[in-house]
Amino acid sequence: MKRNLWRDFVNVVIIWAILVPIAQTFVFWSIDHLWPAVASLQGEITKDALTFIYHVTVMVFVLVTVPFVYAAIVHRVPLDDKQSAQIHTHAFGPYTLAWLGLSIMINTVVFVYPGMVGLEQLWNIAADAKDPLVVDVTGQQWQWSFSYPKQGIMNSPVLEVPVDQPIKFIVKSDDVMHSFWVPIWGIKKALVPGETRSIVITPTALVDTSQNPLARVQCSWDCGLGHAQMRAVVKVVTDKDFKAWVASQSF
Ligand SMILES: [Cu+2]
Repeated sequence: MKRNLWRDFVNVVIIWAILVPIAQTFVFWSIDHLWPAVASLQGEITKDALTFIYHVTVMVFVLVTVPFVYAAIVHRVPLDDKQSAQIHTHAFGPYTLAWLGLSIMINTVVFVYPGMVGLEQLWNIAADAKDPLVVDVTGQQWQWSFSYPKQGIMNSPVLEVPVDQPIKFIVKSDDVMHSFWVPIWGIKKALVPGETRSIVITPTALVDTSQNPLARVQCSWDCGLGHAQMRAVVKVVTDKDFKAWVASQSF
């Protein structure tokens, strides 16, 4: 039986074009209602990146599922079909070409944005941060400690920082790999044994662990038995409260 694959191709494209706006409506809704809050400048950049990739992914998801479902319904073999199964070795050129072209295009676009553009934004914020508050973060199985060299605070179990200021976290591991992650800040940095690495984060909201569990330090690199419990309390406070806390910490 000779099938008109061009007609199928056009039908699939039309169904895709109808379903994509519906799917994107759900994407917008889910970002507004299901995604956790973000409370840092850098987290806004990673959120923009994820939002963009989410939109693209859903378009591809619809593109993959529509031909499957379409073929299963439209080209269903009749129940009384006596013919033995046939092997189709020829691809339909236009579909293959469209698929290849689209893949190259999507990869190129995502490489540039959010890839290069987003990284540049993060690097620029870090480079523009003149004289940031420095916090030394040490991870070890299975706890965190925070030191503020300029303020003379050593090994605090609590991470207290002022809002709306860039903070340079210098992260180190005493044993295995860990990852410094405050979920609500939307960005993280791996701790590699023997390496000193840093990340600049600018908190944008007054949050603390007792009100919002997403505002906590959580190890995000599987580091052994106590990994899930490797947490620390975070308090983002006003500049005034931060100075008061610093004063109360130094004896
Ligand atoms: Cu861990």
